[in-house]
Formats: sequence, structure tokens, C-alpha cells
Amino acid sequence: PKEDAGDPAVVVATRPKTKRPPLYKVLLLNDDYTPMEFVVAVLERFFGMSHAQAFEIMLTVHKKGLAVVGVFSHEIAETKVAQVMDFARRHQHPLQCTMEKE
Ligand code: TYC
Repeated sequence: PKEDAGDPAVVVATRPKTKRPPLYKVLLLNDDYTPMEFVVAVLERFFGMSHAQAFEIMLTVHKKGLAVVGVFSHEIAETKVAQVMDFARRHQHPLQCTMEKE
């Protein structure tokens, strides 16, 4: 679509606005205290991962410090973070889960 030079008689071709909502990465952070099995259980329970997949991602977080565990709409990402943080708190583990715009 060309730019409008300012002449009011010129009809400018416009792109139809199809802006998609932003997506958010949900991140799991490493710590020294949360048991590995607990993290695996979190990934299975709240992110629908298989045991093998959950174990693999848990090890990535353990070794690299953090990993993206999913990408969601703002509302779903917020819910996942809240679920993980609440579950960790209830079990008295310091596990941290955050979100960031993609
Ligand atoms: N580092 C933890 C341990 O050695 C395991 C762990 C993995 C903790 C991933 C948090 O997000 C995490 N017990």
C-alpha cells in the first residue's frame, strides 16, 4: 500500500487491520531447593507434558538457569504463572515462574 501524499482526493489503499494479540512466554527459573521430581510434576500437571518431556525441560532449567515452558495469550499465561506459584507455595518450595512478552 502506497503512502498518502496529503491530497484529499487520493484514496489510499490500506492494509486491513489484523493485528494479533501479543503472546507471552512462561518461564520456569532454577533454584537450589525445589526437588527435581516436584518440577517434573508441575510441568506434567500445568503444561500437559509427558513425563519424558517434563524431565527434559526440568533438566534444561536445572542446567541453564531457566527455560520457556510454553507460549500463551496474556490471560492464559497469567493463569499458568498463578497456578504454578500457588502450587509451589502450598508445598513450601521456592520455585519461581514468570511471564514475559514474546
Ligand atoms: N536445581 C534443583 C535441584 O537441584 C532442581 C530444579 C529444576 C529446581 C528446575 C527448579 O525450575 C527448577 N533440586
